[in-house]
Formats: sequence, structure tokens, C-alpha cells
Amino acid sequence: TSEQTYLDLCRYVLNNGTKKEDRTGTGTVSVFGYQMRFDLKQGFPLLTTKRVPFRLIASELLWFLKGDTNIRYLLEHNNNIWNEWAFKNWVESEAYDGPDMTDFGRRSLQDETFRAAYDTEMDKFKQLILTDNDFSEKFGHLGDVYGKQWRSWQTTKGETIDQLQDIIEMIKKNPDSRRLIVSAWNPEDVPTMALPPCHTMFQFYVADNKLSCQLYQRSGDIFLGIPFNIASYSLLTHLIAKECGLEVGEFIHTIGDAHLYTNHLEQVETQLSRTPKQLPSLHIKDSFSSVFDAAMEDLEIVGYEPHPAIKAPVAV
Ligand code: UFP
Repeated sequence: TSEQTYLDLCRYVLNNGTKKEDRTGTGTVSVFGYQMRFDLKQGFPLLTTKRVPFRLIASELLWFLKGDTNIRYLLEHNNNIWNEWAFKNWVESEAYDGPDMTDFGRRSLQDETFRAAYDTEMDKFKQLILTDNDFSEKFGHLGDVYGKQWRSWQTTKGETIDQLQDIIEMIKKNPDSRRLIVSAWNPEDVPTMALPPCHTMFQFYVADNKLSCQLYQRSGDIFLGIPFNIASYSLLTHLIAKECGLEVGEFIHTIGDAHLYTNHLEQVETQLSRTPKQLPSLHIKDSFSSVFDAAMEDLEIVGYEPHPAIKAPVAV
């Protein structure tokens, strides 16, 4: 199956990667420039050699598609993947009067007592975001995340551009265009961003009534990030194809700095020792009306029977 192309990437970096220090101080084995191709007709590329949580990937993508930048939507879908970024704004603000949370990411991994205090504050934070509208307006927004860049790109004239809406119109009207690009990289914002976009830009391509998508990802954590990213952009391709009345073609994943963190190497070996199973398929139900109004209930993954999840520390 096309899962093999991901396993080949892991093996390739283990065999050919260069030791390279990185921003997080963890250390990596890295290669520069690598491309994977997934034929979406042959199954949905949700890895089977370890369980990948489709529910989190899908709710995050639907959140981006709505142009929403407030984590409330994610919390309503029991998705905690962006919490730390919003939490940081709160604990560094005037409004916060709880115990000191400086450097909470690192400290909660090292210190059990701190961890307990952190968990308490985080639970409090989540509850406030979910139930208090003023609080959620103040502290729930993340600012420059994909939802903003895709749906309301800020121009120097003070206007906004809905890149995704424009691209969908273009795919429908002028599918042969070679300009079907959505960009998330804004050189004006990058110096002040906590996390400059990893998914720098993507391009669509229509041929034989099939929609393909290529992503340029500037930096990829091969073990933890990339399996999410493959599934997310594959789902995006399916949704836009559906909206435009096209079949799905390929998802092509081009990565700049493709790296394995040195504290993921054992986990990668475990994964490589497993035999891939048949890929699941994605069903978009009749309830689906449009890309921008899509809901979790419109989506179903069928036939997903992966090997168990493999735990690994996130580099922060
Ligand atoms: N990363 C991914 N995929 C993502 C994402 C982050 O692999 O979708 F948001 C990883 C890549 C890198 C780190 O290991 O997060 C970002 O750090 P940097 O900005 O230094 O590249």
C-alpha cells in the first residue's frame, strides 16, 4: 500500500540522515528535500503501522476551514492539540493570578508537583474557554494560525483575502490553471510568530477529472507530525474534490527539513518492524453540504484496524 512510502522515508532518514542540532535542543537526524506520493484512490492514508487519531486531525482541519482561530471549537470536540498556545497567552497576562507557570512545557515533564499544579490550571482554563464568552474572546484566539491565513489573509491595504474560497472558485471555473496556490507563509509576520507555518504552501492540480494536491512543508517531525499532516491534507483534498464534483487523484507531500528526533529512534524501529495492513477508506456522507460548513458527523473512516499507538515525547 502507499503506507510503504512513509516507511521508506523513515528508513531512508535512519540510513542517510545527518546529525543536526535544532531549536528545541533535542537533536535530530535529518535530510533536506524528500517527496512522497499517495494515490488517494488506493485508500485513505491513515497509517496502520501505528494508530493515528483521525478524530483529532479532522476536527482540526474543519476548524481551519471555517477560518476559526479560537480553541473553543476544538475543546467542544474534545481536541486538546492547540491548548498550550492559548494557555501561554493567559498565564502571561495581567488577568492571571494563579501559581507561576513560566516554562510550563518543560517543567511539567520534569517536576511532578509542578505537573499537578499545571494540570489544575489547564483544567480551569479549558472550563473558562468553554463556558465564559468574554474569557474565550480574550484568551481563546491564537491569531496567526492556518484558519486566518487561508480564509482571511490580511493585506497591507487593510483588506482580507479568502484564499480557499478563491481557489475553490478557480478549480470550478478554470481547472487547468497552474496558479491554484494557497500560501500560509507571510514574511512580514514570520519574525514575530511563535510557530511560523510548517505548511508553507499547497497547490492543486486537475487532470482526468481528478483533483491532486501538493504540499510544501518546510519542516517535518517524521514520527509525530508527518502522519497527522499526511492525513490532514489528504482529507482536505477529498473535501475540495467533493465540493468541486471531482474524483480524488494524488496527495504529494514535499518536505524541506525532514527529521527524526533522536528520542524517537526506538519508536521508529518498533513501527518499522510491523507489517502494514490494508488502508481504511474515507466516506463523506450525504449530509455534507460544503467545505466551509463541514461537520464531524459528515465524515466516517471505514475499515481502520491499525497496530497499537506508539508513545513518544513531543519536542517543544
Ligand atoms: N511539526 C510538524 N508538523 C506540523 C507542525 C509541526 O512536523 O504540522 F505544526 C514539527 C516540525 C518541527 C517542529 O519538528 O514541529 C517545528 O519546529 P520548527 O519551527 O523549528 O521547524
